[in-house]
Amino acid sequence: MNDLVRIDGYRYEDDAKISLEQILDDLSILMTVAERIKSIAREKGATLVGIASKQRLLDSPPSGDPRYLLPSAQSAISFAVTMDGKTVRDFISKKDWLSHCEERKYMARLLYVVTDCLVNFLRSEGFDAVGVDGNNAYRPEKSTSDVTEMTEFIPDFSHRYGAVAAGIGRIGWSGNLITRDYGAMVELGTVLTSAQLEPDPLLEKNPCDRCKICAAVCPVGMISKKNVVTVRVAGIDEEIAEKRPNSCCWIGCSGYHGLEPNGKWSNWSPYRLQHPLPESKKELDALNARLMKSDPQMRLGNNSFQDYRKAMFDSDWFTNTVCGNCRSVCWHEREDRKKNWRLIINSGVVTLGLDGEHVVAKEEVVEVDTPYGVRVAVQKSDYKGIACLDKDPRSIRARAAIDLEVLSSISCPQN
Ligand code: B12
Ligand code: SF4
Ligand code: SF4
Repeated sequence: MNDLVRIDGYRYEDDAKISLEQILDDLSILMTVAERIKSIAREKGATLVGIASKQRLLDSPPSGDPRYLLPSAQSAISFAVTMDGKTVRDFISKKDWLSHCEERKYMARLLYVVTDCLVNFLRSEGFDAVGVDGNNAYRPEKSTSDVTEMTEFIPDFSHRYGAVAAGIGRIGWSGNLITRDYGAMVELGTVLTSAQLEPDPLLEKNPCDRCKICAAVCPVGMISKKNVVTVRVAGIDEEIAEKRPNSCCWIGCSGYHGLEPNGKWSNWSPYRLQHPLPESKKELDALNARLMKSDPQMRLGNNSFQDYRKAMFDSDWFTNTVCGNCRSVCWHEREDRKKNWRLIINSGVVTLGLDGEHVVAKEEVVEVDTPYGVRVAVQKSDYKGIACLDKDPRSIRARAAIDLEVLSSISCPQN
């Protein structure tokens, strides 16, 4: 670097010990609060950042109202971090399960870092500011004592609605937030503030081209291929797929059922329910509640539903991701989406290995009853090996609590 820097005729001498950082700091007073917000968010790792006004959000469903979390809210700052394409393709093609699980945890942490920096900055400027939790924080539902009894999962604030109103993206057929350049390959964060900030332009053209590949890769048939519902956000009427009740995705995404109807491929879950799943919302919700209540992970006191942030920063916490297919396929280019679809339908069926690993079946698969309301898929030769399996949990490398308990509990075959 040169030994002096000139800015508007002002001479910063090297021996005055003024660093470039200090100069930029001085210049930052010339930036508006909105510009500084964007600069901080990008510097901390956000790829996209935009601003929505309170007014824009008031026509959305209730979870788009920022005043629920911050009564003085005037603006919502929405930001997105992007996912790595190779990691996602290795995940959907069943080459590598764990890297994507780690990636999601890393992204969640990154979103909290951006959130905290923005909240601190806004408060230091004298505004009210709160960060919206990344996930798993829901508004109370009548007659429920915890998440295992919930059915609607209405968030404190919907990151997706915030992102639409801030011009980050639009809602796609799948219900996921779709961006212009990265498709749905983003996770979202939001900070609500009392600062009255200039809103960014909305994204005029919805990047979703209705290819419906998202519907084709959902193992539990959550997303309709033809029925439409309309959701109004920021004056935009988003026409998106009618979805089955949230409990349907919960069953697929938590891994209580991973096999798609023709039995040719699954998501990363080795667990199975009777198929087809119940038609009525009441039965589906009741089934999901039973499964959640007996799920060993949900019974742990320190699960990610108690405190999502704590779980994401806990180095021992395993971010058990087995699905997300509707989002992972949805890349910007249609050719890429088609390729992703082919990777999924040719990816095979996942089983639980004897050591607790999730492995793609190379031979005949048997489904074995478990005490947790689900059957587990195991390769036939592995199942025969269960008789002589060392049931000492320390010898098992299972990552998810249910895998560990299932391996310790499934009965030996009668020869
Ligand atoms: C609850 C929740 C779930 C639930 C319910 C999903 C849902 N559709 O609401 C379950 C467990 C099923 C789920 C699944 C997934 N989730 Co999730 N989830 C959330 C959470 C906490 C809130 C979602 C939300 O805003 N729902 C409300 C709206 C958006 O739901 P909607 O179904 O799209 O719209 C319906 C309602 O608005 C209703 N409606 C319309 N008008 C009106 C009017 C009134 C008055 C009412 C009452 C209702 C209503 O009808 C619409 C259509 O059915 C957010 C975190 C957050 N705080 O935002 C993450 C979040 C949405 N999830 C996310 C992801 C990635 C997923 C999964 C891909 C799983 C995964 N691997 O992580 C799947 C995708 C499933 C899908 N296609 O939607 C990301 C989304 C990223 C993106 N690009 O969009 C988020 C934002 C987390 C994050 N921090 O990034 N999720
Ligand atoms: S996969 Fe296709 S139809 Fe589904 S949300 Fe993405 S672009 Fe839209
Ligand atoms: S996350 Fe999986 S189960 Fe849920 S809607 Fe998407 S594809 Fe279906």
